[in-house]
Amino acid sequence: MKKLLTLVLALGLVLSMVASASALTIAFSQIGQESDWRTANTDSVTAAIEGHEGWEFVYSDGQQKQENQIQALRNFITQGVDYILFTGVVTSGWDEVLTEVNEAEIPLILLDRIPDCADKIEYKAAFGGDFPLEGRRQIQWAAKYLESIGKTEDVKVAIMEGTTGSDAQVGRTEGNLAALADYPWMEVVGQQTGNFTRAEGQALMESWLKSIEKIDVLIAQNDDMALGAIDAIKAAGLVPGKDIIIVGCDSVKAAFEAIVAGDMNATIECTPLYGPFVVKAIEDLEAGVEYDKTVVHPEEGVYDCVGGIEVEGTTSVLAADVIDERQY
Ligand code: GZL
Repeated sequence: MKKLLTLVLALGLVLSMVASASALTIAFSQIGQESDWRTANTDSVTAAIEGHEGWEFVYSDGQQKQENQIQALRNFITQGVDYILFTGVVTSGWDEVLTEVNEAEIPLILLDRIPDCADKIEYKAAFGGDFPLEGRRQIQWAAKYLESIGKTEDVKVAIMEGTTGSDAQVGRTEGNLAALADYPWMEVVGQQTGNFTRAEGQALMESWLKSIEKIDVLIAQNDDMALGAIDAIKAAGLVPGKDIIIVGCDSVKAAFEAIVAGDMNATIECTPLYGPFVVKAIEDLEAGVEYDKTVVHPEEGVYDCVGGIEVEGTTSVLAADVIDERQY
């Protein structure tokens, strides 16, 4: 009897050690819910962490306000979480709070929009889009498509930027302008933020249609703004996708639907499906595998109304051919 009791106690101790060994609390300071991309990103990370045995997920929606994210990060420190996942609504203003995270010795994983203090802080892994490449691909696709339809003179381009000062807006704008240097027949006639939201994209396009004499191409730095602009273009009695060529970014399902419907011409992919990367990174880190500070970029494509258009590093795929297999 005594031996049996000893065995049961030992087994209980081992089980509790195993359980505590895999029990982790992962906290995520997310920007907000401003776009379909953001929703898909949150869903991917949430499902991956909540689906992992023994892991607890703590989530904070910053509602696109830096002060909310700073408060959330400080709350995570107070809670003593085991890992912090972070993407910042803008690039600057994070030095102090991320230093506090480092001082609390909580492992930090950077996702999506990388803070400008990244070189000055410690983080264990980083994953996100190559925003300058996405911006270059937007312009390259538009130029190649226009060349294919013989429209290469006096082309007026409007650039609808994302949230001002965000890593995605800064990077995509850098890419847009760098690529435009290769196409002197494309002239920028409008460049303003639509803050990555559909409503603000629609309002900006309404304003542009009243104030800008001619727009041939809309470069929208995310699909949600492109979809809002399409609503405004239709309301003005113009034909989106024909009177105004529309190139978005993200490759969300609604963009594929708009391309198939003929209202939009192309979308440059920026995958939000970070869940698998986050889980593997944490499992690796728990097993003692070290990552360096390189920002890991996923392989991404371009989807459009014609297929076969070559841009930097890839060739476009006809949206209609793959819409049914898209995960977001
Ligand atoms: C890109 C991400 C951007 C998306 C927008 O990685 O930061 O923020 O392009 C989202 O849709 O709002």
